[in-house]
Amino acid sequence: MEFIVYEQKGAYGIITISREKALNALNSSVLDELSATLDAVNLDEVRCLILTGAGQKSFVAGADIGEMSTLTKAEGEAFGKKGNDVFRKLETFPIPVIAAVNGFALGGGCEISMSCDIRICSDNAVFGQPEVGLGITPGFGGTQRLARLVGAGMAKQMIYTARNIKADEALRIGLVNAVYTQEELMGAAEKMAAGIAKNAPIAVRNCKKAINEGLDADMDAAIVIEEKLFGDCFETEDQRYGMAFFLDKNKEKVKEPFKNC
Ligand code: DAK
Repeated sequence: MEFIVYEQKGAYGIITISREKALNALNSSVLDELSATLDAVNLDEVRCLILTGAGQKSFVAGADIGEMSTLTKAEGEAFGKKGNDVFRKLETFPIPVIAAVNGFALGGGCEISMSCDIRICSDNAVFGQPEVGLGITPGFGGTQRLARLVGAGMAKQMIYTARNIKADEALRIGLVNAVYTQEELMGAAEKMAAGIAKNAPIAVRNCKKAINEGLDADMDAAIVIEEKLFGDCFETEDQRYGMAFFLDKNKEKVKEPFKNC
C-alpha cells in the first residue's frame, strides 16, 4: 500500500489516508487501496474503525483535481463510480466507522466523512463542498448525504455558495458530533472506538443496519426492519449473557467481554 496505513489496535482499527503532500486528496490509487484495506479488515476481531488523514493540516482535501481535470465524460463517470463504490462500502460496512476529521474536509473529503457513521473533528477542521466553483456537482454523494445530515436548506446553502465552514459551525449544524483540540482528537476517537467495541458486536452491527436501512424506508417499513434485526439478536450468546448478567444481582461479578463477532 502506498497511500493507506492500517493499524489494528485490539478490537478497533485505524485507517489513515496518507498522501500528505497533496493534503490526502483522493486519486484512483487511494480509492483502490482504501477499498482493498476495507476488504482485508479482520471482522472476527475488529469491531469499530477510525478513518483519518495523515498530518496535522488535512483530513482529505477532496478528489484529486489534477487527475480529474482531463477526464472525459465517460472517465468522469467511471471515476465517480469508483468513489461511490468505496464510499458505499464504508457506509454499509458491517461495523461502525468513526471519521476523525483532522483539518480540511473539502469536496470528496467532506463526502467521505459523511459516509462514516460518526464524525468528530479537530478545532482546525474546515468542511465544504466547493465543487460548483470548479464547474462540477458534488460527485461522491454530497448532494444526498449532506441534505440528510444537516437538512436540505443548510445543505443547499453550503453547496450553492461553495462556502467553507469551520469546526464550530459544523458542530452547530450537526455535521460533527464534537470538536477537540488537534492533540486530543485521536485520543477521543480511540476512546469512542474502544467504547463501541466493548458492546455486544451483533447488536451494534444490527443497530447500524437498522438505522441506515430504516432511514431509506418509510416508517412502517422501517419499523419492520428494526423488528427483524431486534429478533436476530435473540438466542445469541451475547444476548443470553448480557441479560443474565443484569438479572444476576451479584455485585461482585465482573462483566466478561462479549464474544461474538
Ligand atoms: N487535488 C489535488 N491536489 C490537491 C488538492 C486536491 N483536491 N488539494 C490540495 N492539493 C495539493 C496542492 O495542489 C498542493 O500541491 P503542490 O503545489 O504542493 O504540489 C498541495 O496539495 C498543498 O496545497 P496548497 O498549496 O493549495 O495548500 P494551502 O494551504 O495553500 O491550501 C486548501 C489548502 C485545501 C485550501 C487548497 O489546497 C485547496 O483549496 N484545495 C482544493 C480543495 C478543493 O477544491 N477540494 C474539492 C475538490 S473537488 C465526481 C467525483 C468526485 C467529485 C466530483 C465529481 N464525479 C466524477 C461524479 C469530487 C470533487 C471534489 O472533491
